[in-house]
Amino acid sequence: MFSKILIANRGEIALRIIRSARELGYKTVAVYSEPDSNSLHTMLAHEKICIGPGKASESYLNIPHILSAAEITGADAVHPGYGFLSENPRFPEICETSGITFIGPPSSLMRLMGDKNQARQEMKKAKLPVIPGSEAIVEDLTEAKKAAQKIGYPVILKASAGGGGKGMRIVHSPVQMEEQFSLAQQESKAAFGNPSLYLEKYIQGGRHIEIQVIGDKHGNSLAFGERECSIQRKHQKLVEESPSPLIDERFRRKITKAAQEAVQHLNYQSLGTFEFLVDSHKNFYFMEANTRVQVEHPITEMVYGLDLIKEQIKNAAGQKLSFPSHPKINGHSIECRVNAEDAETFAPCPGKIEFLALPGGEGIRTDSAAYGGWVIPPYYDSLLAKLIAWAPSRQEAIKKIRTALEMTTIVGVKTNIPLQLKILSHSDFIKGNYDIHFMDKFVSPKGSS
Ligand code: MV4
Repeated sequence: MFSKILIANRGEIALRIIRSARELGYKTVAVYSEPDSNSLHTMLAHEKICIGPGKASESYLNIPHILSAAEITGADAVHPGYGFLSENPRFPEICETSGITFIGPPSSLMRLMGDKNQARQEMKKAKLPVIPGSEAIVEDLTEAKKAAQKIGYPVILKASAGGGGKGMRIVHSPVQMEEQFSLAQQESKAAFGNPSLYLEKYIQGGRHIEIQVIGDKHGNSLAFGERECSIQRKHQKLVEESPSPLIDERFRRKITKAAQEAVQHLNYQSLGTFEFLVDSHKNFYFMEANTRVQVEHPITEMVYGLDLIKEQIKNAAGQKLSFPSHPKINGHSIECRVNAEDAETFAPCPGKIEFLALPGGEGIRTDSAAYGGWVIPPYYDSLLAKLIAWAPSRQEAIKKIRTALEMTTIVGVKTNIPLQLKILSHSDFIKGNYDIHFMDKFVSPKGSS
């Protein structure tokens, strides 16, 4: 049992966690870096404590600083949010030795799923469909060429310590493999401290579909319906929706059953997300599992009418799952990520927000830590607000989210709202006819602007 939760994060997710923790009656502690001293999460938690300078490695990524903050404030649980320390298995390990409850899965599961090759091999054991690929790490060029020959080009080289698209390379021929392999190894070593690569058949024109799961400490688990996350640019999701416009009830049952079996196989605990690639013939393949709460979790909350963060906290406190085994999906939800960024270059656009008015009303939710007068520090991601709409049908949800975007007023920093409106007005989006290459349509050809 615990009574005071330290939130080892910032921004909208820190507020999101504070809200659920408060609703459950917990005291909350905000930690913050120096440039975040005027950030909203520091004002809305019961207590706040500074953990270092702006650089994440010296504050939000610094385990000793965060655990000192927990000790000073008497916090007996830690919620990591997403990003930062949320998928570092050292964090729950060290929390454990300090007698602090980590609100997330056991470190062993985080370590297993963090190794993307191992996760893939484990999911094969659980009989999940995986993309044809190497049986293990490919150690050198000879092995890579041999494996690629067997699978057939094009193939994709993936960093086992990577994930989320980091350290991936598409390879079309043996010559390209000769050019790319050791570069990819070096890059992976530099980025993740581990050169290990594995190989898969490259699937063109797929869709990114993910399944929210939850497991308790008593062996009960549940898989919810999907989130469609194909609209992304450079592996940053922009628009997510649930249900997917391309998935029918029969397919939903199949893919959630697969995720459910994976969860049972792993004895998975806490919240998690299983990512699948769905090809144009509606074959689905496991890609990776994320052992944290996702940015886009609200769309699942909207269509299932629940609070995933509350469930995650109750779960860490040892409570049993209290859901029907087949939760019923209701209506349609769309999330748009409003980023402070330059429309042309996509570069983050930090600075002072002179004025801010976020939309609201029936069926609209805004998750944001931004306010008028706040100065966005340059150290962190550019997410300003998540606009989330719910309506009985997809068509109505599109209308609602478009209206919400049009009624969002942000002065002082540039945002991607114009881009979001273009996406939502695109005929292929409206038809629900899109894949992971959809955003390629929005790159202006060189020279034009
Ligand atoms: C793939 C793939 C196609 N074939 N693997 C990207 C994130 C990470 N979870 C894995 N990802 C992908 N893995 C195989 N074998 C396509 C993606 C992918 C992607 C690739 C290029 C550009 C955008 C993409 C968006 C989502 C997924």
